[in-house]
Amino acid sequence: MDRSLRIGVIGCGFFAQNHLHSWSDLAEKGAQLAAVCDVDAAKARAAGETFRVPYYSDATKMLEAERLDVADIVTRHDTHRPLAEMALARGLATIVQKPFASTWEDCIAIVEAAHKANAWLAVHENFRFQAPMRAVRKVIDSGAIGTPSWARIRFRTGFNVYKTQPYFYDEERLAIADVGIHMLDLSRFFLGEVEHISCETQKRNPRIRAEDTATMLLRHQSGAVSVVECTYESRRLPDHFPETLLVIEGPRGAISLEAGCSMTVTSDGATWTEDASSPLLSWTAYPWHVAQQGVIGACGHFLDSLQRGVPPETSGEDNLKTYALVDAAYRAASERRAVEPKRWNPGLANGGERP
Ligand code: NAD
Ligand code: 89Y
Repeated sequence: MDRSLRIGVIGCGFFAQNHLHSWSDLAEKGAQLAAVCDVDAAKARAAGETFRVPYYSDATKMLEAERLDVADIVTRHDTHRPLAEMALARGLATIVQKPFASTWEDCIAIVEAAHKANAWLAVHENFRFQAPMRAVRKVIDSGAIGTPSWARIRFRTGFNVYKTQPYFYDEERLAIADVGIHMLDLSRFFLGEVEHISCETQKRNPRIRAEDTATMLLRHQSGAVSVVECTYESRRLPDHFPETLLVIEGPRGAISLEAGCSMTVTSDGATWTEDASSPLLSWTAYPWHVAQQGVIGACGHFLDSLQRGVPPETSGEDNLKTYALVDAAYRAASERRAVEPKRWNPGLANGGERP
């Protein structure tokens, strides 16, 4: 049986380079990078020539000309909905980078478009696919610490993210929507769904439009509590960008993930330390390596899910729960109170949004 899938990448900017390399590396497993597209013709051409595939400056033309199985959308959030709807209307399996879309309503529209077309849909939420996060999850699944009851998950850096992502200066929502979203997804991944969330935001860099720091407090449905932090203004050296550090405690022990992907586990009074890092790939480089490895981890998972005909772990519906936490965090900060995340209920006319 031919398990190969023809993939078209839409958006060939900064982060798409990691997708292009990942799909190329996954060729032996059946990923066939078939074509690329960017409205910036120079970027489309550069990617097409580097990866030796046809290139386009119009996504519609690419979808018309190429017999694609998968559309991988790596543009910024404001274009996710129209591009995803276009791909889904053609029945293509569709992958959308985080954040899923610009608004909750746009995210729901994409999920509904996938339902209507009976098409497979994933959100490229990659942090949970990073090697250290899989290692932490494996320890939790082993029962070594018991059911997690408390966690602190943090992404604190002063690395100049504005250099590679200059659009950060003008975003209306920055720290939570951009990187807090990964932290919130990890809190769900490790501790389960959330009952309510409180949040304090800060704008510590006066040159940007939105918040660059958020401190969030989550009560999970299990009764667990997590403190979730993100900032682009931590001036502490050494700077461990882009590593997520965490502590998770349970009744039998604890897991601590420290700089350098060093994981210490305590279980029933015994403690040991493991190296949870992964080797550099030909196209990955420090300090980005941990994040880049998460991309190939996510792409590999999407490929495998598609080949097996099953939904991905980070399906559109699953990611609505992460996106709802982002929205709830902003609302909690502006209303100075704990907020319950919206829940999507397709049976209700407004998608189940709570007033
Ligand atoms: P970017 O601006 O560098 O690249 C986006 C590209 O999309 C640009 O080249 C632009 O010309 C192109 N584009 C815009 N509209 C298009 C259209 N209609 N058709 C085709 N191409 C179009 O942005 P980026 O930093 O690469 O970010 C892209 C996405 O990746 C964002 O959603 C961002 O949040 C996400 N991202 C994710 C991670 C992660 O770890 N998951 C890290 C960085 C960025
Ligand atoms: O945009 C951010 C993300 O999603 O992961 C890392 C990043 O590129 C900068 O913090």
